[in-house]
Amino acid sequence: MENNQRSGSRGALIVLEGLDRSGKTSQSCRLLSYLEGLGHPVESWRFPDRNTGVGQMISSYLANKSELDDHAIHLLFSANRWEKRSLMENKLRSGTTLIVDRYSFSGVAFSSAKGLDIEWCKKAAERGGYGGERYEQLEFQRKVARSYQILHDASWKTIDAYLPIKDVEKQLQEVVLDCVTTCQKGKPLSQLWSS
Ligand code: DGP
Repeated sequence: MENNQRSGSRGALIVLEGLDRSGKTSQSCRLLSYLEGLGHPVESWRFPDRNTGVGQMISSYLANKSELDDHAIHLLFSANRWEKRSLMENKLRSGTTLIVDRYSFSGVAFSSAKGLDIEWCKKAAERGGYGGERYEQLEFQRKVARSYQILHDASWKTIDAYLPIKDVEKQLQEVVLDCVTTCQKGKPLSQLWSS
């Protein structure tokens, strides 16, 4: 473990945001030289990072060589940042300061300027959640529950998941132990939906 990790010292995350051609890239270079001159461990990054696979898709979109839905491109920009997230964290923890030319604020600012909901832009990507997975919708879950009822047969043991977690755990242990014992006693294997 490096010394600074032990002491809690870390690098700074410096993000430069602003309109296109407002001089962020030039300023990033200058800042880099300045901090290097002072002897600080420092790196200059930029987003979008066009070197990755996702970055190339973004680059092609920005160059008007491909078309993408506004939400899809928003998520790609975000994915491009996520691609570098653990490296970013490691660098910062190990004491390297990062000067980043655009980050998540550009992500939300540009997409919301196109008309996407600003809260969606923040939530959909930057917090690392996508508002639940594809199937995690109440109406859809109701349909799944109906399907389970149709599939229910004598081989099922139902446990009420509304019970306190400890009770669910206990019931489950009992049911499973019973099954294990029955199988140990020689209950023959059978095929699912064989009768
Ligand atoms: P740059 O390489 O900094 O010139 O950025 C390219 C363009 O992409 C620029 O017009 C700003 C825009 N941009 C940068 N990041 C994002 C983002 O996360 N989302 C969207 N929608 N646009 C972005």
